[in-house]
Amino acid sequence: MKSPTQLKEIEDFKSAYIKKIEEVSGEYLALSSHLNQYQALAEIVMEKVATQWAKTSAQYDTIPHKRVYLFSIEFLIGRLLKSYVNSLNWEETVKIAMHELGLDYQTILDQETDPGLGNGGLGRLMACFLESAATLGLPFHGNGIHYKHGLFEQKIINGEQVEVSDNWLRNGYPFEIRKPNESVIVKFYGDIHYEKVNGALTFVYENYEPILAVPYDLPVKGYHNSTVNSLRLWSAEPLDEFDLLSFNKGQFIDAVRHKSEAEAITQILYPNDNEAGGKLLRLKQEYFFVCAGLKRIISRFKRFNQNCLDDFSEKIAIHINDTHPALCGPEMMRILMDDEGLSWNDAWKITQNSLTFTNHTVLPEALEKWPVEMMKFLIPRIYMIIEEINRQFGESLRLKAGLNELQISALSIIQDNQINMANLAIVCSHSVNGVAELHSKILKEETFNGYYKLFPERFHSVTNGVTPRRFLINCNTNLRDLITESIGTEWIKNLYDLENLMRFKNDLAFAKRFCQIKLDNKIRLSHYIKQQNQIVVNPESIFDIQVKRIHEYKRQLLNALHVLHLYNCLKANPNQEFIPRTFIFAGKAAPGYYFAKEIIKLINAIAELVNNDPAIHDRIKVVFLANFNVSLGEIIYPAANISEQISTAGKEASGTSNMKFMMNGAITLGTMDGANIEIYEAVGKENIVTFGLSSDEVTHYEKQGGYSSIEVYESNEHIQKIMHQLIDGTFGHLGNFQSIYDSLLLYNDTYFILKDFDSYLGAQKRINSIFQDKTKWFNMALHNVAYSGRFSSDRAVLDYQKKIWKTI
Ligand code: 26V
Repeated sequence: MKSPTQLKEIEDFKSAYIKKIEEVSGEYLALSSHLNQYQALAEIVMEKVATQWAKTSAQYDTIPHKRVYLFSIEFLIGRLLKSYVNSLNWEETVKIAMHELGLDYQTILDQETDPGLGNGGLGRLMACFLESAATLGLPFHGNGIHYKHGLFEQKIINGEQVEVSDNWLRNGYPFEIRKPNESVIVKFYGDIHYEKVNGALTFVYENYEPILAVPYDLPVKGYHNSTVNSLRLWSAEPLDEFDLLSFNKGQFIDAVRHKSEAEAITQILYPNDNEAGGKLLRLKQEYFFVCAGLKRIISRFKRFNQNCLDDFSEKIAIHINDTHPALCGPEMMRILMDDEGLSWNDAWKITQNSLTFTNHTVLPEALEKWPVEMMKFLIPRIYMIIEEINRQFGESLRLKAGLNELQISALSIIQDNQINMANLAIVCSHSVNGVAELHSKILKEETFNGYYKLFPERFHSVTNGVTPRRFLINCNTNLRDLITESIGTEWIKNLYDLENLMRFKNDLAFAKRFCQIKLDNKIRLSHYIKQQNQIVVNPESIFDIQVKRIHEYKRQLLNALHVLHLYNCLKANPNQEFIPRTFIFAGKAAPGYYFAKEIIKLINAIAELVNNDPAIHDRIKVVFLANFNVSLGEIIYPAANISEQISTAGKEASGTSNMKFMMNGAITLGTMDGANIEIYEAVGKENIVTFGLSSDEVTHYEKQGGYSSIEVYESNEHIQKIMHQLIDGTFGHLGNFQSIYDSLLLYNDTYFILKDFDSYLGAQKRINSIFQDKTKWFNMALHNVAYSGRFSSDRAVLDYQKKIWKTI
């Protein structure tokens, strides 16, 4: 029974909606398109959110809390409409109203584009942090780039990845507010020199190219509270002709060229291709959003603090998310000295006390380095400051720490004529952290060991987390309802409360519902697979899922080779007892990463072979879902039985899909890597399946130049068979996989795939035997949900507040 207030709310909503449809489309509801229906709903929701937004920012101005600004080149926010509706506690009202108006709510939600403003885990983590901070009511804002085109859209054509440009803004975007009056000018190129003016040496920067940075603000709404924070994304625009003339003193002819060059800066998000660094436009992006963001933060701070910057670092924390915003250090020095007139020493104190830095990878090819010449040319003043920071740092190592020249050069920000951005970030910050225990340990003992020895107190660890609102509550509503009926609602804001679910471990009725929900989610995914890939899968089979960026270290290849091996076994022994499995893959390969694209091709070739072989009797199905993004993840995570987390130990900094799967009751099949280790600790060894070399073992082999993959090959006939199949025409026109064969046998298998193969096989066999015992399987799945509390991004954000930013 609905209360009179509820009924009134629904009626009010319906009339507002009918009116809004007319406003956005000029049509009556009956004639409106799905897109118009979405736009109308989005506008109504945005109006409601905006009211709370204005209130929150007014409150922040009066309450003196330390503010955190998160600088990140990626924010992978995903679709927002459903999030806003649910966090406004409007879900029921909107659903009923839509239904009564004869509209399909899901179809309306599906009109929203998915902003792909990130590559993967790093960008998504930032979106989770923003959501958690707003839900915790903390003053915490994001600062990034308003890319016109996010990460490319992936199509699979003839089994291969084809990239199509993303256009998330094609229908306009209802959740952002452009704020031209808060624009700032960012300067590139130009000449620098000192001039004597009235006897004093004065610094002159001229002939630079001014670019206008225009902010777009997106509201970040807390769940069931009234906090709305901001995500500020900067867009590059040319100065208008009038301004340009005043800047360039008549160089009007360049205006047109200037327009497209200016806009190019925020045109596209770079995929994680080959090597980090080297591309001028990318360096431009990095400086662009750092400069614009810091200028606004500092000028706002002055406005509310009587023009005084003295206690800036007590009231503001600026977080450098990976090295992409590492120019925050020198840029802050520049603003404080050149624009605000502070001395070097005063500027340095404020800068270092404000900045904190998180590293997200130890892969050497992913650590950013920029050629000195490029930096000098593009941002000459910043380069000067970097040189001086480095000189003073070297000096302090020589005089205070007593290091010799060799030791100093190993820690230098400038090495081999390149700027090492991680070193820059460490030197300019007072805190450095890794994103899982093992990763932080590797940072201290290996990657940044020299710095750790000098400044042990600067090093911290904060394990990643994910928001349970997006990755459980809003995407697995049946499980959400079962949990809430069982243990109340407290868990939504304190995920540790899920431990109370263990009370139901022997409750048959609960177990039945829990398993039915998983099955229903698998059926939902099966429909999607049928519709997208025209493959019929069996929802009763084990759904074994690996979804993440395609990279050698993540070892999708190990998974694929195991499928090929199972196929061989079934072919050799067709009547064997076999528990049906559906192997599901999804993920994008960087466009320039040839080998990753070959892996996609191989998975699709195996799918073609296995799915169409009548001898298999549908007992194995292989599916590669195209265009993995946040929205697709929201359908996939709730449907998994097995969460494949099989990176080479020591290579995956944390991983976050492992946490999303776990929350939805999947069992992790993983190596002892990244946050898998902490999942192991949380659920206990009975409730996870692990295999493979440890990170110490991997390092041990690496120090000896690797292991011998040929030896493993020669001693294992299953491996011999699958290796031959890669090159003997097994896949016919679907491809010959010589490069994969070579990398494993000729180039010694850098990621230990063959070395871990047997151990992986054993783990997969253990899974089969556990799966047959339904009670045991339920128990394991329940443990995973119940002990996922520590993997909430609420916990992660609170850890940062306590350990890193010292805001609470
Ligand atoms: C960047 C690049 C750049 C070019 C060469 C190849 C390459 C490979 C990887 C990357 C990613 C670097 C940063 C990153 O996304 N790290 C991810 O951060 C997540 C959030 O902390 C974490 O869960 C993942 O384990 C980590 O890979």
